[in-house]
Amino acid sequence: MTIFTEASAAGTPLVGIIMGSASDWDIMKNAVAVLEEFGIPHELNVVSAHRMPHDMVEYGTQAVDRGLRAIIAGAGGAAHLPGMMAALTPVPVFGVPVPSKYLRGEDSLLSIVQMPKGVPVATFAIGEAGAANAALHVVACMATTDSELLKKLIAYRCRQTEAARAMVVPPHV
Ligand code: RP5
Repeated sequence: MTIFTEASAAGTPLVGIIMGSASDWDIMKNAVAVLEEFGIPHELNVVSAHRMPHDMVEYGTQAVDRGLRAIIAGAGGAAHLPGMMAALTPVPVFGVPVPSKYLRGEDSLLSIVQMPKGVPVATFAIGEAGAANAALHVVACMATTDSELLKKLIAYRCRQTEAARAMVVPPHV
C-alpha cells in the first residue's frame, strides 16, 4: 500500500501520516514539514478508506503495536479516513480536511468533524494551515512529557511572535 516507502531519517516512526490519495500530498506536506522541523520520526502512506479498505483496517489495527503515538489523517470529499482510523485504533487521530474540487473542502471538513460520541477525531482547518496545525498539535501533546521538545516548541512560538511584531502594513494610498 505504500507509495512513500521510506520512514523519516529521524528513527522509528512515532507519528503516522496517512492520506486518502497521492493528490492530497500538496496539503499534507505541510504536516511533514513541521514534524521534520521538530525532529519527530514519522512515516508516510497513502491509505484510501474507499479504494483500499482492507489496507486501512490493517494499518489501524497494527498502529498500537507498531508504536505509533499519533496519526495525522488527511482526506478530501467524502473524507471517511480519519473517522474510520479513529474507529480502528486508540491511537489519537488528528484529521485534516483536504480542499475538494467542487465544494472547496467544506464537504471534507464536515465529513471529518461530525464524529459520533465516543470516537473522537481532533479536526483541524481546511487546507495547509490545518495540516501544519495538526502536526503542531501533535508536537504540543508530545511536549507534555518531553522537556527538550517543549523548549523547541516555546522557541518556535517566540520566533513566530517576533515575526508578527516585525510585520508592517504594505504601502497604500
Ligand atoms: C479522497 O478523494 C482523497 O483523500 C482525495 O482528497 C480525494 C480525491 O482523490 P483522487 O481522485 O485525486 O485520487 O479519498
